[in-house]
Amino acid sequence: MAEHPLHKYLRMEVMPHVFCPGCGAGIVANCFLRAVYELGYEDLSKFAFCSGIGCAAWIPSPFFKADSLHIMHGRSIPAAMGIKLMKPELKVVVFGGDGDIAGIGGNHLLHAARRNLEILVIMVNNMVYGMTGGQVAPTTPFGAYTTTTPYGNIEYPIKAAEVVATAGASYVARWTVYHTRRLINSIKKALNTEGFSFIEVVSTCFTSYGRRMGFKSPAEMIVWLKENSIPISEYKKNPEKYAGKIPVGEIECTPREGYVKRVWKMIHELSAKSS
Ligand SMILES: Cc1ncc(C[n+]2csc(CCOP(=O)(O)OP(=O)(O)O)c2C)c(N)n1
Ligand code: SF4
Ligand SMILES: [Mg+2]
Repeated sequence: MAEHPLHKYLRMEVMPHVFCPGCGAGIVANCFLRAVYELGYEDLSKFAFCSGIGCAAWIPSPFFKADSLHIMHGRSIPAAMGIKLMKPELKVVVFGGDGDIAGIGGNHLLHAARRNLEILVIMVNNMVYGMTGGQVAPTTPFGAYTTTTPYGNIEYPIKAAEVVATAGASYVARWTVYHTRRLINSIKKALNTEGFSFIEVVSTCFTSYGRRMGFKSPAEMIVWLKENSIPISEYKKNPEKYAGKIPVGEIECTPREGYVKRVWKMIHELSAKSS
């Protein structure tokens, strides 16, 4: 039997993977590798991956056949910044959950966007802290039932993609795990856009979230994502009418010189002056 075209990017020896059946993290991994494949990369040697702690953080490490750092919860972006500063030639990609990236790591996210740091962050937003059993997260929808909001969430969720765009990122988009083709195209574009790229992928966690919200299966959650998404252009025409819907699409696409380029430019200028 012919080998699957994406197997060459995976450490098959560590399979089976850890994700629950129907977990959106697998779909995100698949879309990322499909994007890499379509861009023509023979392997992942031109990439470095970074992730914190959480289910989504397992996507690159240990499953991608690549150099990766799997570090503390919330601190993947500063670690990625270190890699990018010392190895600017690499494409540095961070994978993480909504808790990891927008919760405990939210401050790093904000400032990486402000600096326009040349990395891609893919935030798998399953709307809860999945790995630890489904506690409320900054991304949990208003009214949702979680282990720590048994009477319904009384907070409003952060619009992470919009915040990152406002903070200064070059490329920002939001999709769901239903929008696989558009997500693949978006990852391809993000990988080739100069500056900080951020893709939020609204995802399914049946185990720690869906069951509590009354869904019968992961597939039912994906249908819900399909039916409750709306193109961002439509959403903007009447946000009140579409309150509670998921605006999907590109939010920002303005390639600009990034932080690491500016750092190295300064180093070269100063060393030329002093020599
Ligand atoms: C500093 C620190 N605080 C808390 C934890 C416990 N912890 C591990 S994973 C996690 C949340 C994971 O949620 P998310 O980042 O959304 O990823 P998911 O599992 O949902 O994909 C937490 C709070 C930890 N490991 N380290
Ligand atoms: S707990 Fe949720 S996020 Fe974690 S692997 Fe299972 S389905 Fe995926
Ligand atoms: Mg999560």
